[in-house]
Amino acid sequence: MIKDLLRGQHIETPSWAYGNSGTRFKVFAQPGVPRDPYEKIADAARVHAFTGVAPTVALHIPWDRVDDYPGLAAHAAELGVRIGAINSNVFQDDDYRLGSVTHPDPAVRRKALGHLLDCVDVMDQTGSDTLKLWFSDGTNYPGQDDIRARQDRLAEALQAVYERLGEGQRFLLEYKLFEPAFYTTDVPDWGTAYAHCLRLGDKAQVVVDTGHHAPGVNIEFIVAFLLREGKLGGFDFNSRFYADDDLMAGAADPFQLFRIMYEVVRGGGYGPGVAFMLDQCHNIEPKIPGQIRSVMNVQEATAKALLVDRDALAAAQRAGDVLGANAVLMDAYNTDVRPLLAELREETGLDPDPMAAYARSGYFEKICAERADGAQAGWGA
Ligand code: RM4
Ligand code: MN
Repeated sequence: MIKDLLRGQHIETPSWAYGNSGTRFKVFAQPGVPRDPYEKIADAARVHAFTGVAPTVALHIPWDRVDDYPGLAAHAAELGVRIGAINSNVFQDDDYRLGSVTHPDPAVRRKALGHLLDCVDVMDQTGSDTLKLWFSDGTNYPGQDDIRARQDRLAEALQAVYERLGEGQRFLLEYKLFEPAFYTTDVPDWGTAYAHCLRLGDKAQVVVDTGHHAPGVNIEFIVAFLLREGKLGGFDFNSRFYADDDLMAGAADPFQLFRIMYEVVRGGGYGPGVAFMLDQCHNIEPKIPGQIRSVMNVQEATAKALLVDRDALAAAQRAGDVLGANAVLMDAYNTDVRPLLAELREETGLDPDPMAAYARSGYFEKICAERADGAQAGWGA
């Protein structure tokens, strides 16, 4: 049964993970990097080909702007993948220096809202059912703007986007503690995101980016709470040591990823309603293997979460057996699930070792040769 559940897992990779990225100090270009969204999707399709559980790829607009979105979706389908969430980007235009949808100037707010609505058009044209909203809006200095008025402006924009959503479409509101704003952030935490989504209705849900919390925050509690309220729309998985590091999921703290996945499983979130997306950048490591590794890390955490003996755990909890309950959880976490996942891949006709299979495939050498000319895609920072 666990194998069936794992076979059906769906982890979405982000188009931007395949492009060049870096820190505010330096973007290191890598060989073979895609030059356009078509090539990014081709790389995402390789991740799916070797893992079997990454059938969709998220787009970021305007980084992935094309003239023909139905054509882009058809290109994805030809390669065996689909378009996943559409990510809006209202943080890279000079007009957004003081904010986007919360900007004090109504003209800038209108422009930002226009972009969000355009993203819904992209959803219509690509068959995507999810819009992901992240706002860099905030202030740097006390007194800079009216904190409360900015919430009103945010609510107004969210309402307009909500009303534009079609049948079967939803938006996920993402929160982030700080950065680029350092004093106030307009959607800094899950509570703010939750309150806005709650007012709007079922088509508005919260997305938890695992890198967007203060150190020490108990993310699995947030997950349990949001799931219980039907407001957990998905994850942006990545890992962090300090701030929003966007490192490979499960790299910094695999135990935390397991605890999160356990609450997902426990709360009935392991299914189509909750999107398991990666939001990462591979600044120094090769990108496609970085994604494969991350997908495998999420798979391993999920397998361990599914292995938890929930009856034994509930019995220990009822009996107030603190050590016993903790041991049930730790037993699952300490189980080596790699043989199980290797077996599962073999049963589905995949190579048991996706990393090695990718390395042997010659794809990297091929893209390095094919993509030697032209401008590489990057996050445009
Ligand atoms: C933000 C946030 C968004 C992502 C951008 C690139 O910090 O995590 O999800 O789209 O970065
Ligand atoms: Mn994110």
